[in-house]
Amino acid sequence: MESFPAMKNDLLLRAARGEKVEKVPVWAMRQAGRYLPEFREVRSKHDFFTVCRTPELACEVTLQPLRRMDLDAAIIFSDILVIPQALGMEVQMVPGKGPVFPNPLVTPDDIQKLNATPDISKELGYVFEAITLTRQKLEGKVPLIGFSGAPWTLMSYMIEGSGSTTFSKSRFWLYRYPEESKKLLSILTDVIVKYLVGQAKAGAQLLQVFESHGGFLDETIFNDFSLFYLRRIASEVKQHLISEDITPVPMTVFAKGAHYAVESLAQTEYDVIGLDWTMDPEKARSTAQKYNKSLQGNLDPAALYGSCESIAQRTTEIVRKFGGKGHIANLGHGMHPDMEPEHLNAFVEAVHRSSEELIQKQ
Ligand code: 1CP
Repeated sequence: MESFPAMKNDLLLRAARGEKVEKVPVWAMRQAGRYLPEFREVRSKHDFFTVCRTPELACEVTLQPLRRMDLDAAIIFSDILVIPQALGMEVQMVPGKGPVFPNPLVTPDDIQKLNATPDISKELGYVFEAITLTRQKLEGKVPLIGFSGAPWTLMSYMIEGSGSTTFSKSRFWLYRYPEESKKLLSILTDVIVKYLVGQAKAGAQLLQVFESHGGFLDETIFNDFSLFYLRRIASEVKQHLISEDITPVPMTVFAKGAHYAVESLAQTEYDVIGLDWTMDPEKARSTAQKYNKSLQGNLDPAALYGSCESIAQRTTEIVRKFGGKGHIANLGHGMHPDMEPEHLNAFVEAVHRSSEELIQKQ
């Protein structure tokens, strides 16, 4: 493995492990993106997947939000849909619509068409290169987060062919073709494990798994078609790293909408459980404490549409509810393109200010 500059700010890593911090670390999902004029400037010259596939461009847009705000983490610029691409599916990023698959999976026979065992360093090596370059360019300023989509969320895009309000086509598969669905989820899990191990080896210091469509499943279906694979990912990534004499990096799972799953996720090998904005921090905290887990979240992203004063007030309240220890402050989901950078900055500053006060009093 490469050697990287010494860390100047490791608040994120300490909070992920539940260790003592002087203030709560903060970052934002989708902190690189269209709400930043400098990102739109890059995107006016290069299409979305060209940015992902060009390490210098991916590194540049990863660093952009850190030049404006006192964030405690960078997240590598990429997308969860690079995995379906690595399996041989075409994905287009359509302006105003988001990701579109011209040829989605229609029946289980279509699974045969996938390249189920891709050479990860060949197909996704550009992500690893972007991570290594960004770690160098960060100069130890803050830790770098790597990520992947979770199997069910990726499967649902591969079948729907785009985002959806009902996910009826992919949920049809779960009830009508349960065995074939599990085969697909298992193919995805194997690829995700290799991909995340590769990211850690390339220099990612924390790995987040996005189960963005978790909340479309009821608890029983979630347990069989999501949790089972999420659990395998954390455990296998850590085992692989240990077997290569690499200290496992902390891992975060974000299962949006899966209220019922906080306790079962706390029983897995993830270190941090991400909460969306509809989940109750105090309830989650009492569950997480039983299993020595940290929490991430959970200001309603829409709160950033309010005034800077109201953002500071809501943030202070949330920081108090999480209690300062084992907390990584974040939004309950990603930034929207029409948000003002100054309002995200108000959130970042309020997390630091209010958590420092809270921790000093403890
Ligand atoms: O034209 C553009 O610039 C497109 C906007 C955009 C951006 C900035 C997309 C398309 N993806 C991204 C980057 C991205 N995606 C990052 C890295 C940047 C960062 O966080 O700072 C990450 C972590 C993702 C992850 C991602 N992509 C998720 C999981 C998180 C979540 O939002 O739940 C999902 C579901 C996607 C799919 C996707 N990619 C892009 C869009 C608009 C979407 C969502 C589409 C939908 O509505 O279903």
